Amino acid sequence: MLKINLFRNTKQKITSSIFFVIFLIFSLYQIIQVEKKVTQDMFEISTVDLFQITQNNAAIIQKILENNDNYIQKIQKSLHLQNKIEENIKLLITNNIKYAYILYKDKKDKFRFLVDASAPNEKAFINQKFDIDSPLWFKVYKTKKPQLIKHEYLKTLSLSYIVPILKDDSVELLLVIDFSLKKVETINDIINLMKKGIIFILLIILIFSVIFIYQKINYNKVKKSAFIDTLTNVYNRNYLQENQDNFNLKEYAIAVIDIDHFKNVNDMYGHNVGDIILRETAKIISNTIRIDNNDVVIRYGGEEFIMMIHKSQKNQEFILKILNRILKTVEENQFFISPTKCINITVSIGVNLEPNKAQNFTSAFKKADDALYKAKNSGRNNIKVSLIQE
Ligand code: GH3
Ligand code: MG
Ligand code: MG
Repeated sequence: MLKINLFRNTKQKITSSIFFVIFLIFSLYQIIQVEKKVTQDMFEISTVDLFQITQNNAAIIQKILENNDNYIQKIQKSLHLQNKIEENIKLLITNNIKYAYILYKDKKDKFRFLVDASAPNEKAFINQKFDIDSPLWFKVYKTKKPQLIKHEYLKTLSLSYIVPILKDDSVELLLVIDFSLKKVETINDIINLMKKGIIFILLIILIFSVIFIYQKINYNKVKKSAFIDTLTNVYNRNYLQENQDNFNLKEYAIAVIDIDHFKNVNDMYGHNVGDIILRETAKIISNTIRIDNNDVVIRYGGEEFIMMIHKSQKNQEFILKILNRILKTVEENQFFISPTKCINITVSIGVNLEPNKAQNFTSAFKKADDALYKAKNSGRNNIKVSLIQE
């Protein structure tokens, strides 16, 4: 009961924090996905025509070379052919496509320029070596399909698009265009800002959650100790005051247990012995019930205990059996008041088996207390059940 009351709120708050964090992580993931999608879409829109035109261009070059046995040698030897092909690939050069050229692979698998349509000041010589930065260049020779090589920078995409020119079904030359694409800056800026915002919120929530949980645990520790009776280690009257309205009266039977003639014990053996008896009696009561089963033992005052017995799967007969066991155990127990001397005590018990018939806890408790009074008047060391009517 104590556990449930103290932690219910915390649990709810922790659960909702966890859900909120999951939601934010999910949003972050979505934003990253959107960013990828925007980049991808933008890329496809801006390149679809470009790729087609380059492929057409390669097809034209292939047509020009069609009747030759060795494309490479033929081009190397024929200035006319070089110019013709250069004229052709020059058509690909635009503001965005700075370079368009034809490469071949020499016997040592090194790439070399054959024709270059770049601006005169940047133009490569024929047979000039071309350094590659990715194994994908070789892939074209296997797949015989166009290949795109991307180099991603912060705000631009630098790309090489390679189209193979075939002879007798094997790759002879490569038509290459180099181009760059500006990313859609504003969209990416907004997305980045949102990403940063969410990460910031996540961090703040994380920090606050940790502080909150830490403080709550500390607070609960303090609160719990304020609810425990130091002598007997069962709940004290503060606990009852704090929780009595939270008990669902339908679910509990209320029993009041009072030690008989306890004043005499104190008078005869002293207060310390009285304390020993109190501690041991509380232990007997606690051991008889199962606290983990929502049963609660409270030291209500002096030598008086209240038991809230949870009714789940217990009928009235069973509850009376529990109380009877307490009565008998106390009666038969040897309370050692010194290593050699022990005494016997008894308790009287009043029980209200149907507290839900009362309007509130106080009047339900009073019924049990009235029953206790009757038990005392009937010679003590017995159990009395309160009458049902309100
Ligand atoms: P009855 O059978 O009618 O209940 O008689 P009783 O003597 O048990 O009842 P009474 O109310 O007359 O006396 C209760 C005694 O409990 C009085 C008080 O000295 C003692 N008491 C209360 N709290 C403590 C405590 O913390 N330690 C000790 N040792 N005695 C306590
Ligand atoms: Mg008493
Ligand atoms: Mg009393």
